[in-house]
Amino acid sequence: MASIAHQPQIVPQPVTTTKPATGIWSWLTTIDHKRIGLMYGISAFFFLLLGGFEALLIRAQLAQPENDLISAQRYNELFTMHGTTMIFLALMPLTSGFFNYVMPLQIGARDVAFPRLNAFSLWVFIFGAIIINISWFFNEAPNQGWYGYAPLTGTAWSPGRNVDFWMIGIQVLGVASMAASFNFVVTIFNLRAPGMKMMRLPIFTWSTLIVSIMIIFAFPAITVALLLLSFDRYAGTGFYEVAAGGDPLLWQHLFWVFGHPEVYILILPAFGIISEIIPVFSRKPLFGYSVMVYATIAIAFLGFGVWAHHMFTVGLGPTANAVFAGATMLIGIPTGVKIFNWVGTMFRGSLRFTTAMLFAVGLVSQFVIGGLSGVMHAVVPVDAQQNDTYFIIAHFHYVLFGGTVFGLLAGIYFWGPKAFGKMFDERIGKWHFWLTFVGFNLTFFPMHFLGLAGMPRRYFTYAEDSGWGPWNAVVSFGALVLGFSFLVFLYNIYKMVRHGEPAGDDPWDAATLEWAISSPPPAYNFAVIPTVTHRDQLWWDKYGDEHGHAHVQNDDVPKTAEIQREANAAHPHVHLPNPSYFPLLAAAGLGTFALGMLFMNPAITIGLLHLPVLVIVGVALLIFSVYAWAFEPAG
Ligand code: HEM
Ligand SMILES: [Cu+2]
Repeated sequence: MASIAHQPQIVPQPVTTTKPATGIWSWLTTIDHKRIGLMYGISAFFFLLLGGFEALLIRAQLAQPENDLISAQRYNELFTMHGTTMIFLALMPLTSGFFNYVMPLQIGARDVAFPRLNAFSLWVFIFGAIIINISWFFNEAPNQGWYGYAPLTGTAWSPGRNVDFWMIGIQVLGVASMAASFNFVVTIFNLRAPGMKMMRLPIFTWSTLIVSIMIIFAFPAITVALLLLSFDRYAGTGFYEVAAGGDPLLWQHLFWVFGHPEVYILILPAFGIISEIIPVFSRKPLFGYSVMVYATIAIAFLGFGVWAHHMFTVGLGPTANAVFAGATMLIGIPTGVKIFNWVGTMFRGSLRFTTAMLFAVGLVSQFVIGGLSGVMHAVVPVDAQQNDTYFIIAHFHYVLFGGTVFGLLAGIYFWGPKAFGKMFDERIGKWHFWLTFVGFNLTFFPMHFLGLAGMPRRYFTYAEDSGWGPWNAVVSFGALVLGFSFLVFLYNIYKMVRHGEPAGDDPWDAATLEWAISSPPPAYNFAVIPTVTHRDQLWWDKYGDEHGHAHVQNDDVPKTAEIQREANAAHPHVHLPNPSYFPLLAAAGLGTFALGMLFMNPAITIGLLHLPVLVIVGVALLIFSVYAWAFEPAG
């Protein structure tokens, strides 16, 4: 046997990584931010469709008065799951998909700071989503509304596991969001390419940074709220029980300290996406870039000081109401600045209405409607009329669908060609947009009238003589059109993937670094880490100014795209960290532990201690995989 001296040294072989690995195992063990981004996006899109289907069932029940298509109990489950799914399983992870895929490319990095932690956050999200949705199979879907007010969530009023599936599922999702947010913040501060100063960061990357910081500050509030609820439900404490000296309003304060920043966590990424798209299709840099950055920071900051506007009708008193009313109106200012700057960017621009641009401009127009009704809610006596009516439902769908979903769809049409290397069919894209635009307004605008006419939210039916029948029929028809628009979109995705025209590196003649590399990008992103000298670097490279106007060719400056192309042609040896399955295993451990809190038997009982087997297995798997992960050679 050869002696130790002759043991061949195991030297990590530089990886020739042009062609990413294939096969399901390569996806289960990937730590590549692009693949993780795609998996976030695809799974979240599935939940967007599921949430949309739940909404269609709601609208089928409400299409006519005194309908008995769906029982009251099932209806409670549908709107709770619809709201929870749309917010936590669709819009947030879709945003994470964009953060993951686009941000590292925009800052000129090869990946995020902690690739395995990134994979862990994805799998924890998947397990959280499974835990919430398997409740349907046990006929115990959450039924307490997406913000789960106490004391309804206590065991006295909700003795079944409906609330537990929601409570534990959201806790698990919180772990995924926190892990991802720390990763993005560290990445943006530490992995920027040389010369990528903070005020040269693309605005979408700024949104990623600010939203990640908001998540880090907001999620602990709901984590604590849910923890106290778990004690009330499992250990019989009374944090939210008046009889036990607790206070149900404690839940409302804790929930909305998280909940209102949450709505900005949902909308700011969409604002970031359209702030990338509008300049490219106006051929002008973003109007007031720095002011846009400061406005985003102002919204994020003020967003933590308005939570009690959700509680104007619980009796906090005139002083508190006045303060929160004022703070809420204040937030309208930085939001207005953004709308002004988007219009300023388009003003005298040479506009090109691609599908991405249509959805971006669609967002601006629809969000203004949602914003205006938001300012109306800030007036306490007006809110007393509108709270818990369909006016509120109209308001937040204009901001969350007209805002966030329009923005995310714009982002898919804009960066889809980069990720898949193929172009969408623009003609079908325009059909998709107009069906969405018409369907959306048919669905949600009449809800303002229904709300002002007194129709309450969360009621599974209404009386014939209420007079709400005709508008509800229009709303439900609109929801059908909206549903159909998603089918058109699905067809366009299929057509792009199967028959799309090759996209090339820079199909939109854009300004930021992700367009300097191939579509899809190589596993290592940049063959050479780019050097940044200007904001909108590629416009500077191509046109010698940052205005994207094709008037002069700047030949003496090495162009980022060319440098990448030449380096790629030389088949660079770029060292990348190894794939790993420990993040997946660790997430499975956490998921199994969480399931153990729902399925308490079989269990091992030691004295008073009742230890569910799933809890033991989950904790053991979690500890083992985190240990192995810590000592696994990164590559
Ligand atoms: C796809 C089209 C959609 C339709 C037709 C729709 C329809 C509805 C309706 C009718 C309700 C009120 C149920 C009631 O109170 O009786 C509702 C509630 C809700 N929707 Fe949507 N929605 C859609 C998309 C979205 C999106 C994209 C979001 C994004 C976050 C969302 C979030 C919510 C929330 C949070 C609630 C409140 C649930 C609760 O009361 O607990 N919806 N939706
Ligand atoms: Cu709010």
